[in-house]
Order: sequence, then C-alpha cells, then structure tokens
Amino acid sequence: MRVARLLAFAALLAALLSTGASPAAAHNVSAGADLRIAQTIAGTELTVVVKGTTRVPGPLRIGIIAYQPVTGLPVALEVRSAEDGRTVTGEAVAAADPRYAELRVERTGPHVLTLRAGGESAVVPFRVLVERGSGAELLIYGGFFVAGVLLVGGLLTGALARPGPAMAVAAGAAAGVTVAAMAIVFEPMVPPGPPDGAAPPVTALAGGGRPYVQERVATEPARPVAGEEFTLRVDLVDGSTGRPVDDLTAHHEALAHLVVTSEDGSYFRHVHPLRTGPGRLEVRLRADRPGRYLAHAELEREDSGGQLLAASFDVHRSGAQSAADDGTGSDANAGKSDSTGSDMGGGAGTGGAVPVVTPAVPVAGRPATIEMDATGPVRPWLGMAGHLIVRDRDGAFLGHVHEMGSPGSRRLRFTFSFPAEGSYLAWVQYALADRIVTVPFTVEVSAPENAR
Ligand SMILES: [Cu+2]
Repeated sequence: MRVARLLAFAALLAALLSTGASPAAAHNVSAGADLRIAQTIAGTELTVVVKGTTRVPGPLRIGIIAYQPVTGLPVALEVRSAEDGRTVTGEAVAAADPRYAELRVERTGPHVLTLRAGGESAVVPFRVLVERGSGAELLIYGGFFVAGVLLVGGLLTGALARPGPAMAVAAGAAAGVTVAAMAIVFEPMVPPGPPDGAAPPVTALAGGGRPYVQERVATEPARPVAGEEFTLRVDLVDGSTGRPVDDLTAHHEALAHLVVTSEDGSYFRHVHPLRTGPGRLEVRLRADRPGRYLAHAELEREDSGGQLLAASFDVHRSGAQSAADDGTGSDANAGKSDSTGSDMGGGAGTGGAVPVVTPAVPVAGRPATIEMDATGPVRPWLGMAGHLIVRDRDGAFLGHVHEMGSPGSRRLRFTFSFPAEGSYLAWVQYALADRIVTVPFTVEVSAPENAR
C-alpha cells in the first residue's frame, strides 16, 4: 500500500521531470542573441557577428560577413576582458558565408573586441552575457530536490515499518513535488533575472533619456584632395557634460550609419565608420571630384532616441586638376554620372532595373510606393532586405526606410512619404551574394494643393 503510493510519487516525479522543460535552455532571449555590427574597414563593407554565449569559460564565436567586395580579407581579432585585462587573439576571414573563429573567454561582463585589417583598426566594446537561472528554477529544482530526499527517506523509514514517520515523510515529498509543479506552472509569469555579466541598471534620468549628441566632423588631412584617400572623423560629444559619447547602441546592426554625398548627388557612400576610441568614429573615403560634400550620420544613444546628424566638408582640387581646369571655368561637378560610385556601395551592376514610383509624381506628406526587382536573390544586409535613402537637393533632409520583405525574394517594395514638394535624390540599396547594389534615381514631388 505504502509502497504503491511511493511508486505513484516516483512516477509523478518522472513525468514532471520529463515534461517540465529543461529550464536553462528555455529562455535565451538576450544572452543568447548575436551581436552584429557593420564596419567599413580596409575598403570593405562587412558585418562582425559575435555569437551569443551559453557558458563561460567557453568559446566566443566570431565571424566576419563580407558584403562588398567579397574577397576573403583576413581580419585579426582580439578580445580583452575590461575587468581583468585577459586577452585572447584569433583571425577570421571575411566571406559571404564565414567560418567562425573561436576565442575562449573566461568570464562574463564587459569586453573589448579589436578588429584589424588593411592597416585600420576598430575597437568595439561589448558584454559577454550568460543567462542566469530564474527564481522559479530554484523552486523547481529545490522542490524536486526536497521531494527526492524525502522519497529516499520515506523508502528507508517505510522499510523499517514505522508507519507514522513514513506518512509524514511522504506528505513532505508531496509538498516538494507540489511546489515544483506550481513553479513550473507559474514560471512563465516570473520575470527572469538579468543575465550574468549585464551592466548595472541605469537609474532613470530626469527628463527621460540622455541628451542628444553634438558632433564635430573633421577630415584628415584637413584639406582632402580629389582622388586621394582621406579619413572622415566624427567626434561625438554629450551636450550637457562635454564628455565623449560612448554609449551608442547597435541600431540596424551598426553603431552609426554614415551617408556621404556630393552636393549634386553623383557621389554616394553608405558606410559604417569604425569606432577608434571613446566617442570617435572614423572612415576612409576617396572622392574623385572637388566640391562640397554632405555627411549625414544616423545613430542612437542608449536610453535616448535615434538621431540624425548633418555636417559638410570640402574636397579640394588636386594640383593636376587645377592645371587641367585652368581657364575652363570652375564647375568640375557638372556633367555625367560619377564613375567613382562603383568602388563601394556604388551603382555597379544594377542590370538596368529602375525603381518605379507610384504615383509617378508623389504628393508631399502622402505615402508613395517605390518598387523594383533586384537582379538576383537578395541577402539581408543591416538586418533588412533593402534600404531606401532619400535626400533633398540642398541636403537639409535625409530619410531612410527599409524593405521588410522576405529574404531571398527579388521584389523590393518601399513606402515613403516625402516631406515637402521639390526634387529629391534617392538611392535603393540591397545586397546580392557578392556585392551591394546601389540604384540612384530622382523623384519630383508635388505640393498637396496641386494634387487632384
Ligand atoms: Cu548603414
């Protein structure tokens, strides 16, 4: 009789254990998520992927996805713990479908990833997070543990034929199983604790969020020359403290999206500057024509909204160009489209496909659709199948929307509401297996009162 009851408990226990989920693997929400950061390094557009970790000490898997050009660029990796300084190194080769390097990390918490390629380097702070068990898991395991201990005890006392204590022990075991079962039922309602290695919670700031960033844009050399490489440097400063802003969150898989265009729009680059130090972003560029260039940066501070920063800089005439242009007027920007548009994120290989805008002359403030077919199967870039970037003629406005469609499909469809009447420069971008395709076009927008 008593043995039968104990066997029933054992059966219940086994049933609960087999059906009651394995809690550790059940919720890998933040700690299990990959970190993806786009970077423009050594003339290559790539995305660094740090795979989510499930345990430390253990391997941290890092891969480099190449988007343009896809050439097998070797990227040296270094991961350093910000807490104990322990450093591990490795190498990943940038490829369309990369092999992941494994770097062994010993602990959770803040780390710094340094990438080096082609004489450039980026320093990306990140956190190694490992999901911690929730309080409910303690109850589940604790309940089963108590039940297990009492069951063993119950069997022993039962064997010694002392009915009173055996009954008490059996009741205790039942209570243990009940607690565990309750915990399983209610566990989804219990918020899990922060993952191991998480940053301490930020106390809410008065006024809701951190101040917007102020930027200083400079070039190195200070007077960039047409046809020669230069570095565009963006220093981000907190307007209230004057200190470098070093709390950018990855937003659409990048710390910052930088769009550099010539005034006439014939030059277009969408790049992802390297973080080279606290609050400092840098990217190497080359412009073949002198003139004024606009730099628009999209970024997002932690605990703050996204924001768009705008600046401009001048590219100067080289000595050779000055001689060639002598006496022929100053407008070197006039005329045909820019052949330099193809070396990165450029218009190479669009296959003649042109976006179709509906209505053909959109009305300011009303949604228009922009559709086109990619020239091959699209692979996601920056988390999206396609990107539409729109600029007005003077560069005061820059808009950016995404195609949310299914990866692998060729049809790209965007919805965009132009803010005011006028003439706009626009670019559709998407990634094929071996390159990023950029399709420039222009849109004329009418005022609402002109619309029928
Ligand atoms: Cu971007």
